[in-house]
Amino acid sequence: MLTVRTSFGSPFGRKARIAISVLGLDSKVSVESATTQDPADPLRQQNPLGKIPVLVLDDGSAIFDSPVIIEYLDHLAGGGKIIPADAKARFDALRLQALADGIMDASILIVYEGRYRPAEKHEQKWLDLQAGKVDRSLAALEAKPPGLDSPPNVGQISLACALGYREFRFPGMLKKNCPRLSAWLDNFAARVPSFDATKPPPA
Ligand SMILES: N[C@@H](CCC(=O)N[C@@H](CS)C(=O)NCC(=O)O)C(=O)O
Repeated sequence: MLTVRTSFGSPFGRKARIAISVLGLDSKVSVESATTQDPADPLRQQNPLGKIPVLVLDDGSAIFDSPVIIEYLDHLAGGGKIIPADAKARFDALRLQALADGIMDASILIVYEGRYRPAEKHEQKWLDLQAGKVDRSLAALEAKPPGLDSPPNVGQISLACALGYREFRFPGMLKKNCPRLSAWLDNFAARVPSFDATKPPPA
């Protein structure tokens, strides 16, 4: 049995958990809790970066990060399922994944500034730099929301997780600023039941 180790609030872990479900791998891959802040958690041996998610294989070795885990899961499911084989569709999906992952990275850095530095030491220039990445990316996506394949491709899964994380950490802003993306996310949730099933626990 393979194991994905993640926290249940991690948007990157959510990508892997949705991928497991849409690829029909629930009986082959279990999900286990991991804690990034606990030095006693084996996470830092499994991934020297100390980041989640990791995918622990039967021989004890581990695969990271989320794009590589999803590549492994897609391969396990036969290949070409959520990472399209056709070159144009493939690079569109991978590009969307990169953009969505970037939205999550910048959003997480904003959250970490609040978590790890006292309020009087918050660096506004740094926060603005990260917020600019998120705003530009969401504006570009809002101008031309992507399609939604069945099953969803890796880019669409990543975007759903990025938008879900924005909703989780910055409630109400998506609907207000990006109505088309908000509708896109509602459609994703309606068509991909594992999205709601992997909702982060209350903050
Ligand atoms: N590029 C990584 C990003 C993973 C990531 O940033 N995970 C966060 C939690 S959502 C984490 O482990 N943070 C702890 C840390 O940075 O030390 C991926 O795609 O898996």
